[in-house]
Amino acid sequence: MTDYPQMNQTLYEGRAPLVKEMTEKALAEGLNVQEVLEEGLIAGMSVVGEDFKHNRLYVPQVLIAARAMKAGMSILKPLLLEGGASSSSGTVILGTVKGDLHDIGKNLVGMMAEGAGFTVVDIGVDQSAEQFIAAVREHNAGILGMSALLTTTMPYMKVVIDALREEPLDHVKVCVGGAPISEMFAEEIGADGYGADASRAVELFQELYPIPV
Ligand code: B1M
Repeated sequence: MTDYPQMNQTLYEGRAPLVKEMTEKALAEGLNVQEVLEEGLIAGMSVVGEDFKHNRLYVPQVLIAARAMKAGMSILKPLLLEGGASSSSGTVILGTVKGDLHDIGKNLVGMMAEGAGFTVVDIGVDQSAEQFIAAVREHNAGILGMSALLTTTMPYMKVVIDALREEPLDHVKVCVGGAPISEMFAEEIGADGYGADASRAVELFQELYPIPV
């Protein structure tokens, strides 16, 4: 039987093959995919975050834990994508802002948005305003989603929004998220919405998308 605290500990230790195996086992036992994600993977990563903050873990260990998290997510991905609409609900450009290399949360948002039927163009990490805008134009996207995990990179979201608003791209809705982001910050920088987690982000995309589906 799946033991979530043990799964969290295995992720913490960065044992990617074992985390993958435990994720498969949890699903084989019929556990809910969302529960496995939150209780098995995200909860483990939160402990990593706390210990990183208090210097009990260092960057190499966090990277190894992140790799284990991704191994588990690779098993959940097909299930998170299941049930996606056959026709696209719209195109979302997704990226992590300039100077920021964190991508786990962004990747989750992307998986869930695809599962909800959106076409997701993930432009990756460390993305400049020019790169976000070029992607919006190229893919004729209705939504631009930005992620930031650092207090030093979150102000760059406003740089992107300001640059976007200078273009004739006013119809594009901007959604922001990431651990240091809040509803208030999103409002201050002129974003159209804030997603506290990946599920909320997708609900927001559905609310914001200007084209009725
Ligand atoms: Co970094 N790191 N990190 N790190 N790291 C944090 C963010 C930190 C809070 C750790 C800590 O001190 N407790 C801290 C930031 C402190 C601050 O800014 N005040 C920090 C730091 C300091 C750093 C470095 C500067 C460390 C150093 O080098 N000295 C460095 C910076 C590198 C850079 O980006 N330039 C660094 C590096 C790294 C690693 C590379 C080792 C690794 C990233 C690996 C990767 O992403 N591929 C890493 C990790 C893993 C973390 C923690 C431990 C975990 C982040 C994570 O993946 N969480 C993190 C601590 C923490 O957040 N508690 C930390 C799991 C993920 C599912 O959650 O990303 O929050 P999250 O996403 C959520 C929501 O936020 C939301 O939905 C997701 C799912 O629910 N969401 C959105 C995210 N994006 C969204 C977009 C949306 C909507 C919702 O709309 C578009």
